[in-house]
Order: sequence, then C-alpha cells, then structure tokens
Amino acid sequence: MITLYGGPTTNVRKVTIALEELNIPYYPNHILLHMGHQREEWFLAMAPNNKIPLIDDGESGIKVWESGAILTYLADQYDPGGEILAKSGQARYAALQGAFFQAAHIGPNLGRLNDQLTAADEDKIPAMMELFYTEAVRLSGVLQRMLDDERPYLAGNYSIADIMHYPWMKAALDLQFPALIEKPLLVAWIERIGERPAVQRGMLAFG
Ligand SMILES: N[C@@H](CCC(=O)N[C@@H](CS)C(=O)NCC(=O)O)C(=O)O
Repeated sequence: MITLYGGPTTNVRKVTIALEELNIPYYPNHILLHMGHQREEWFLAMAPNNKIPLIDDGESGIKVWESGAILTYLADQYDPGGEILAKSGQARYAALQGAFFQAAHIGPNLGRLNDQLTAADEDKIPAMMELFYTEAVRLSGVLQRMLDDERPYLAGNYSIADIMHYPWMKAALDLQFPALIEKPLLVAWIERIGERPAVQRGMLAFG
C-alpha cells in the first residue's frame, strides 16, 4: 500500500489525481502544515525539502518527493499501458516536458504571486507583484500555445502534463485570474480535465 503524506493543496492533488486515474489504493496521511509537521525530524528524514507531497510505497520500499518525480514513479511502476505517461517516443518526452515546465515555472511563479496577493498590506512588495503577475500572463500564454489548433490536451494525449497543471489552473480559474479567463482554449481545457471522474475524486481526497 502507498502512504501519501499530504493535505488539501494543489501539489498534493496532482498525486491523488494520478493515484485515482490508475486505481492505486493509498493511505492519505495528513501533514498539518500550519502545525509545522513538515519541519519535524521524522518527516525531514524522508523529505529534506520540508514539503508535501511525499509517497512511501510499502510494496517496493521506494520513497519519492517532488510531485513530478512521484507521478513519473507511479507511471513507471503502476501504468503498464502508458495511460498517463507513454513508455517511449515523442509522447513520453512531451508529457515529461510539460510536467517539468509546470514544476519549474507555473508552480513557483503562481505560488509567489498568490503569496503577494494574500499578504498583509505592509508585507506586499509592488515590484514583486508586478514581476510575478507579468510572468503569470506570459506563462498562461505558453499553455494557450500548447493547446493551439484545438489540441485537447497539453502534450498530445491525456498525460501527467495535464495532471501536473490542473489543480493550479483550476485554482487560478476559481480566482478569475484575468490573464486566464481571456484564454478560451485554456478555460475549455480546465473544464475538460475537470469532467474526469478520477480528477474529481483526486481533488477531494484530502478535503
Ligand atoms: N515542487 C514541489 C512543491 C511542493 C510544495 O510547495 N508543497 C507545499 C504545499 S503545496 C508545502 O509543503 N509547503 C510547506 C512548506 O514549505 O513548509 C512539488 O511539486 O512537490
């Protein structure tokens, strides 16, 4: 059985969606970030970057942190048909490229932008806000280009590229982020992914 250390966050939801897509049983172990559980020694011994998600696969004995690495592990171990990550060829690398892009660009930038938007007035730094907002506009344009010509998914077929992006872009849509709602292909993609039963289950797994 896989133990997933997590909580109700965008990065953890990527993993619960993948687990649900592949019908993998898992035990959700709540890490209370506001209580600082992620900085306790027992957790740091497994996840030195003090962040969720982290999985511990009791079958293989393998532990993995970083959502993109976790999805790659789940696909390699439990997805013989390549449902969320093709085994070889262009489709595999397009999916990995999309997953790395999310982890390197979309996640950090939207995360910092959200930190600024939700900061107390005295902690807001206008130059930072401007920087992250401008980059968020550029990044949503990249996603829109990935969907150009009415492509239904970010990397050809449905894949870990879509799973990595969905919880973040759904949160941005819920906030009515202007640069996003002006991009109809991107909004249609969010709605399309959100219709998948496994995605709906995964989004709710930690409440
Ligand atoms: N790049 C990481 C990001 C993980 C991350 O930022 N997790 C947040 C919750 S969504 C966290 O655990 N924050 C706690 C902390 O930084 O102390 C991934 O994709 O797994």
